[in-house]
Amino acid sequence: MTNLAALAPELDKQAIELPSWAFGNSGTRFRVFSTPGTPRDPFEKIADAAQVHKYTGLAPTVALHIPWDKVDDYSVLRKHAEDLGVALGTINSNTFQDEDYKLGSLAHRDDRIRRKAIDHHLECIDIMDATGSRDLKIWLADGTNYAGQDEMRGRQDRMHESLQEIYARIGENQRLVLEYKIFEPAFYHMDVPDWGTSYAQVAALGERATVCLDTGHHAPSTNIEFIVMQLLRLGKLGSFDFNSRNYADDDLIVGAADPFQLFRIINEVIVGGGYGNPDVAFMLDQCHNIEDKIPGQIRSVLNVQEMTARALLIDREALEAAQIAGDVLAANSVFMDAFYTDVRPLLAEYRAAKGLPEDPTAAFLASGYLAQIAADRVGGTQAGWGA
Ligand code: PSV
Ligand code: MN
Repeated sequence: MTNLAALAPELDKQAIELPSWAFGNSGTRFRVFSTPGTPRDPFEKIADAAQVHKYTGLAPTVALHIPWDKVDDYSVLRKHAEDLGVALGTINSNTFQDEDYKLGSLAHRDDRIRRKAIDHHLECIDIMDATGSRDLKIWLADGTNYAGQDEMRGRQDRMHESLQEIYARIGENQRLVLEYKIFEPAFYHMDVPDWGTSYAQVAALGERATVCLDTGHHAPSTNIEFIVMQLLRLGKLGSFDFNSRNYADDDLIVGAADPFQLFRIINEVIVGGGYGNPDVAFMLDQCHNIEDKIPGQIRSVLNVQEMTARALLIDREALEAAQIAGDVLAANSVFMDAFYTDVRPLLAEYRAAKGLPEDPTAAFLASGYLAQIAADRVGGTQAGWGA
């Protein structure tokens, strides 16, 4: 697949969901820097997200985070999004920013706190009904900091029971997606630390429960594309949270640290039938601590598109022939040839043919939108990772 005519229909299948929180201020525990024009509410976050879609054609949906993105009337927010050419996507729950959750949420020993956490998820599903969202994404901060602090088996059992109650409320056309993370905020053990645990938990729930793979949530050197292959093989890869990491859960622009890893991951998605498959959602989970947020999101979706185009260019026949022949170096060469192909001119041509700017970043920067929001959004409180 080397020419645009062959590649275009495949590229057309790509849709990447943006996180509403990427448009708010974020930072580290040392400092959160603000930018002029940062959204003050979910409406402004969606307006910014719509800019990314306008210039790239790649990001038709926006994920919300509850309670950060709570509004009085979700039909108004939904209409606002639709008027701007995007739709509301995944609903992310949040059981990690309330005093009650210090020792956990869905796995907590205390019935009252578990009840509160379950009820929060039921409320999220009510919101999904109003927004038309398909996926409830659950990431749990539950875990312990010290050996002996709590009994790990009991926590696993309670988490299962809590998830069962939430899953029972998930609609026919909705899904529960359980994300895992190796560490943080808990430093001794997390209750959902890895794909195996997430898989075991969702498999025990039923068909409409799947795993979310966040690319920043593994130990260094983990072969993430192997996990992609395995989850696809098991029919349980529900979604990706794409981002890039150098050290821990850095949440940097996807593809920034290791574009080759992103290429390998997308290759496995293609090989495993996950590309262009509505069962596998491509999402970003990123924060822009020092760079401008909208151009940061534009760069992110373009990085995913570039690595997808390269992965689509792999000469599958030549690769298989080399594999069958046991020709290790020839197989690797076929793989690397595609990775080393500069697809940027091809993608510029692709965009032009679709009536999109050849250079989305330049077109966005020239539009004056950043100056406009800086001038318009005066007063109020800028949204942050937590508001
Ligand atoms: C926390 O680590 C986290 O980054 C998870 O990846 C979630 O997906 C995200 O926050 C939003 O809750
Ligand atoms: Mn995530």
